[in-house]
Amino acid sequence: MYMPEHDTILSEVIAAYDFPETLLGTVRYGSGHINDTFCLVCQPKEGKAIRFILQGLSKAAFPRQEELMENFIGVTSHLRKKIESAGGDPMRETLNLVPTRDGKSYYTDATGKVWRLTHYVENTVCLQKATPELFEASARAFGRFQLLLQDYPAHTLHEPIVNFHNTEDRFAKFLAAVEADKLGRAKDVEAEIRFAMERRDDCSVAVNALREGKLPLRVTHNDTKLNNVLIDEATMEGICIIDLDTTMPGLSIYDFGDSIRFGANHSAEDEKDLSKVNFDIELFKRYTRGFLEGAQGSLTDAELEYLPWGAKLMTLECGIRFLTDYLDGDHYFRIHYPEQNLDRCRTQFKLVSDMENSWAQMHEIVKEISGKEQL
Ligand code: ADP
Ligand code: GN1
Ligand code: MG
Repeated sequence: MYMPEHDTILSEVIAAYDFPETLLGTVRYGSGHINDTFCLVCQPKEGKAIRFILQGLSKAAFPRQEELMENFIGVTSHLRKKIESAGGDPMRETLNLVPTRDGKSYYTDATGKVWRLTHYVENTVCLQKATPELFEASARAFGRFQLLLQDYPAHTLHEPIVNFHNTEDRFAKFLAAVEADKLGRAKDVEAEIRFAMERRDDCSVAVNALREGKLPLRVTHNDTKLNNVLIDEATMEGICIIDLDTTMPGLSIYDFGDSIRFGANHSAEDEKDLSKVNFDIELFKRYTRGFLEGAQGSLTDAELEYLPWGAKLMTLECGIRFLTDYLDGDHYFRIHYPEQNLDRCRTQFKLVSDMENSWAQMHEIVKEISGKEQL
């Protein structure tokens, strides 16, 4: 199903590409909160139908769209070389852009919005929730992403969203939204506002460690939800990391942490019944094991020490972002019902509380899996 206003734009975008023979159909795809994603099916003269993924980048979330695409091209080119030299298949293990009719890497529509077309990676699954085995497999893929990009010159990447995981900045924006209280919603969410306020100092932990040079700046994905890795149906291994829009210089603990935030529980991000929202320490253990295996020793001792902070801070930050958007009038994250951002905020804050209660255990697990006694 598409929104009616997309039809003319979509036809304009589709006309910019040279598809193999008949375009059979276009359907809205995925469950992302930001971009517009479509799956296109084409029937060549001979053989099986071919699928493509067409994405229109949100101008509100990504005002610097050309810079974002420069990052995308730089990172996927680097990954392609690494995958080839490791004997892998770059058509399956990273994203591949389809050029427009006039040879460009992407199409800019009349409104200035950027669209890109990539080959669909067939025989893969994309999950919202996983078994422990598959969660560990996704962790290996994200750890490997970190490893493959460790020699990419981070300073050459743009920041498509400045201060994306700067938790101090996220907190400041939240305070401004409370202050402005545009829709008069603050009075109804006092408990949530208090929860965030009580954790103000936590918001400085990772940024301070970066400033002090304790944690190194790396190339990170920054949106490592389980549904941003494609799992090979045959091997059930995570093979292709997708959704590279927020790939930029960052901290490895952000990538670790965002996966834990989304995947180390058994509920939906917007579950209303908080008794169903519980941080699962066994899944934390599984993910830690997979991530460290995939990263193959490329993380420093300080990064290992801060992994639990990554989990807590990404969850707290996401809760704060959902709450900020709720107070602002739901302009950033796509919502499907009025209080969805508030529900999303509440699940994140419940998970933060759970992590605080499991804090010592989380550190023990990292020590045990990394084999480092002195973290
Ligand atoms: P969003 O920003 O909306 O999360 P994604 O880039 O994650 O956008 O794409 C949305 C969904 O489309 C993914 O969850 C996945 O199911 C599917 N998808 C995206 N790219 C591909 C691809 N190249 N091959 C197969 N599926 C894809
Ligand atoms: C957004 O686009 P999507 O759904 O993968 C958001 C992430 C949040 C996530 C919460 C660019 O990701 O930062 O963690 O929602 N992406 C952007 O589910 O803001
Ligand atoms: Mg996604």
